[in-house]
Amino acid sequence: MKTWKLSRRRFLGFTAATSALIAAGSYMDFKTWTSAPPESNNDVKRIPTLCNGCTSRCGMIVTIANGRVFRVDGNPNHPYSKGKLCARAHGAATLAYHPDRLTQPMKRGVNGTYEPISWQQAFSEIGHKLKRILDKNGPQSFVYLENPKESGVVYGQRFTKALGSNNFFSHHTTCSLSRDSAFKHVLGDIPASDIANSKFIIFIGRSYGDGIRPSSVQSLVKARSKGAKVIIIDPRLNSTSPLADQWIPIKPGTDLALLLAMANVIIGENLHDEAFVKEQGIGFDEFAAAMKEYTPEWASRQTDIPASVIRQLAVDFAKAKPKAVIEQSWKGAFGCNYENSTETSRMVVLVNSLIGNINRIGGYQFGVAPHFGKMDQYPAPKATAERVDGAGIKGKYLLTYPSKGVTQLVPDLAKQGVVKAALVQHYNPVRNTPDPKTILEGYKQLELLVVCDIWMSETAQIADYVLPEPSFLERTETVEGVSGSKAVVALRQQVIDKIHPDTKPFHEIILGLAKAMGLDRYFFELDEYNRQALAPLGVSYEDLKLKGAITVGEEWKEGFKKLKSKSGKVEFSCQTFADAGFTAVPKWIPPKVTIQTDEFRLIHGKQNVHSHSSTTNIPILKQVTLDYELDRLWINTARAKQLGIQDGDTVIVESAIHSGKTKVKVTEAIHPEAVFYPSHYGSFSNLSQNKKFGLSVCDFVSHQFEAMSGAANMMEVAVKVRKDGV
Ligand SMILES: Nc1nc2c(c(=O)[nH]1)N[C@H]1C(S)=C(S)[C@@H](COP(=O)(O)OP(=O)(O)OC[C@H]3O[C@@H](n4cnc5c(=O)[nH]c(N)nc54)[C@H](O)[C@@H]3O)O[C@H]1N2
Ligand SMILES: Nc1nc2c(c(=O)[nH]1)N[C@H]1C(S)=C(S)[C@@H](COP(=O)(O)OP(=O)(O)OC[C@H]3O[C@@H](n4cnc5c(=O)[nH]c(N)nc54)[C@H](O)[C@@H]3O)O[C@H]1N2
Ligand code: SF4
Ligand SMILES: [Mo]
Repeated sequence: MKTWKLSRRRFLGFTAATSALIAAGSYMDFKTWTSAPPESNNDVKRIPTLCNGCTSRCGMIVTIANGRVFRVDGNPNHPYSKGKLCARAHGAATLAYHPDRLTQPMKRGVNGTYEPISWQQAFSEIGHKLKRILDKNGPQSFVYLENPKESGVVYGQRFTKALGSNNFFSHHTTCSLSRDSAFKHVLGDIPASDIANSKFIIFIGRSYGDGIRPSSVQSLVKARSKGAKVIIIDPRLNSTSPLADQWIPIKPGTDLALLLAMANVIIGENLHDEAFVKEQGIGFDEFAAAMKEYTPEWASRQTDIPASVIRQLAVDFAKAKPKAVIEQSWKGAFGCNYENSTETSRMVVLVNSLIGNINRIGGYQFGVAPHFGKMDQYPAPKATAERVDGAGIKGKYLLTYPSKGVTQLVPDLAKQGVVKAALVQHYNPVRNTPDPKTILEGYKQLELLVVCDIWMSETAQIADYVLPEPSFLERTETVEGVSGSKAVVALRQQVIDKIHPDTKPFHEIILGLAKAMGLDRYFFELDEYNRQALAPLGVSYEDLKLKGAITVGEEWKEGFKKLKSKSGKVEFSCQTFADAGFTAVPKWIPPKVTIQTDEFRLIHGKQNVHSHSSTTNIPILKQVTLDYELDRLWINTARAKQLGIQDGDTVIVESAIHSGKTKVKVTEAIHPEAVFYPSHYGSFSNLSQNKKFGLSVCDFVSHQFEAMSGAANMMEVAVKVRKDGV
């Protein structure tokens, strides 16, 4: 397929709606969602907190008029917002007043309907049932699942350990588990890219214009203003395009071949940083020998990218060293989507390392993080039970990042009777994991499922107990560290009174459960934790409440330091991969599902006005989808023509396990083998705005486990598309 030089005019032709949303610095500003404007004599306050529109948790300043939220702005002190918020933040701020909110604890009765109960009853019954289950089946029968963020980590993980279990699970099997696992073993940790100072930036799948964070877009604008070259590698032209120079369409699932060939060219043409790979790497010679077979001509056959383009890309990237970077991404092409995602991630690290950009300006940076005070006066719970999913265990999922786990295995383990009880916090695995029928069947086998949410998500809908949190503007959480070129501490704090008095923040829920189970000796009040965590940093809790985010300690400095990998170096040859039954140096692994000529690969990705599965239930964000018809399936013009499909037609999309109807967007801006559908639709909850709205890619994908990391292979799926009614 031809590659595209990008100009702003061309881009506007494709995605005018999204371009408006990411035009540098000018985010959509919803000010109309409260009918109570502040009048001059009224009580107007501005209080900093952290946004909860997505896991970035940017600094947000909330203006409150007459006790109600009036508007929200970005906190200039916070490194992720830098004074700006994205569109989703304005939607998230309306959650406090949303009519679907849960107002008190709920218990499922025998006929499946829910009845409100008191907190005292909830704590006592859950505590009693948990104790009975653990006494009978052992501590490994309990699992804790979360979107791993501050209060959840501090209180939830401690509670899990206090029960004797090491079974923490996160949403990463459907997010970045492959990337995280590869980076951990090869490099020791996950760095950030110094985009603002880079001269040559490659985005593989990762889209700054869609999976948005205000500071990331600002960094890219800065880099561009200094003349950086920006390349998008994606089967479709994504919304980063106004800030990019070139789009290289790639056949989905083949980025590994591109990276292997880039290594082949860089080493073959002696463009690597020889001193770096020899001194700071191990196994370079073995790696270089293995790369010889992966010529650009070979990779061209896998990727559909001309060999000359691959060669040029490798040369231009290496010549910009060390101020060049392949962005580390999250989910995009290699977070959890293909059978080769972990191997692709390994090559992302190693191609970066070839040019010696580790801990360099304009390259990869291991930022500095604040070191919080510890709660040493409380006994630390120690759990000895082995993880049930085998994460980090030889002979099982040795490569898997242990604290993240192989989460989609939990329903299988429930069916086998290994897992009996689960606590789910701020996470919706039933909707956000492929093959929900299998997932549901498994979770329904649990003897006890407790879900903490703000409303009845798909997962809450099958819980035995649903415990309601107040929305993020109505609660204070544990202080958090933000790492980067400067270490920052930040605070989510309550900015308005609770709208529903009988809701409780997660840490209070854990304190209640711990007390009911006689485990309260391990726990502490939130304010005590926050003060003690901040003490060694010389930051007062009161000052942090006023500013929302404060910079502490030393700044990041350029220069290679011992890494956290086993060898302390970049592992060009990695023994842990060999110990796990794979090859010590990377090799080509094809995607698992082969796409036949009458099929497409169903790929997906974020849209900048929605977060995951639940923001379509926020009216002002759903309206953007409706206004711009964002819920369409992208299909390539030539393929659509062959199938007699025109722009705006309704089509039937069918995989081996599911079929659904949607409108299409016919466009040249997608590889002929792929169809693209946004990540955010297709809820099957009964929430008022969500019902029967769009499709969910998860419905089409079967229950799978990538061999290396255990990730969910979310793009290993073939579909057929036909015009409705034909
Ligand atoms: N608006 C918004 N932003 C978010 C979030 C959100 O929900 N909404 N969530 C946050 C989270 S948790 C995450 S993980 C990140 C995810 O953000 P990203 O890492 O950017 O990932 P995605 O949006 O899933 O996918 C990005 C791109 O990958 C492309 N792609 C698909 N298959 C391939 C392939 O085989 N090769 C290549 N090269 N590209 C491919 C898709 O076309 C899509 O454009 O976003 C974060 N930011
Ligand atoms: N269909 C689909 N599947 C996906 C994705 C997708 O976009 N669509 N994205 C993938 C990715 S990258 C990721 S990271 C995961 C994300 O998976 P999740 O972490 O499950 O993400 P969300 O859909 O945002 O669901 C979060 C849940 O937390 C609840 N919630 C919101 N605010 C609060 C709060 O203040 N307190 C509590 N206790 N609960 C709250 C929401 O109602 C929702 O039920 O999903 C992956 N799978
Ligand atoms: S990226 Fe947007 S939604 Fe996510 S925390 Fe930041 S402002 Fe909120
Ligand atoms: Mo994610």
